[in-house]
Amino acid sequence: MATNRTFTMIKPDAVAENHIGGILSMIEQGGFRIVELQKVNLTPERAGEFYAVHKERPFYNDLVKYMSSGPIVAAILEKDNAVADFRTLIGATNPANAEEGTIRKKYAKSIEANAVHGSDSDENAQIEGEFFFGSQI
Ligand code: FUP
Repeated sequence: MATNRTFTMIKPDAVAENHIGGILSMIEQGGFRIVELQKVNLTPERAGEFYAVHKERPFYNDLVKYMSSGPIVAAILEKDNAVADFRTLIGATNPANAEEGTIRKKYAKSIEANAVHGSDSDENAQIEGEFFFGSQI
């Protein structure tokens, strides 16, 4: 399994507020190569499927509604140690805890509208990449 690729989404608020370029720029400046890139709308069904692991969590319904509220940008990224390095680059889930210099510190508005997604394991990077791009990761 690839350990040099990860998967990301730029979430609806960040897309709506014209931060695609700013975020992709931070990603490239961070040493990642953009392998695949796609702007797409998620239906509530597709968003629900993507976040199925959180189905029992209290925030699930709101999360699905938010993630299907407007277009997102999905991408596959390449770099040595991609998953861990990208989690460092994006910062903590809750932007209140995100470190200076991270994407979420700069662009996230709340724990829900937190600007970007980053896979949390090589296994999930593969699953999530395939969800959008087929078996290319
Ligand atoms: P992360 O891996 O940092 O994206 O965070 P999680 O997998 O824990 O959560 C996935 C998404 O659920 C987050 F990006 C935002 C949302 N979420 C909430 O809306 N409320 C919470 O309390 C936790 C997560």
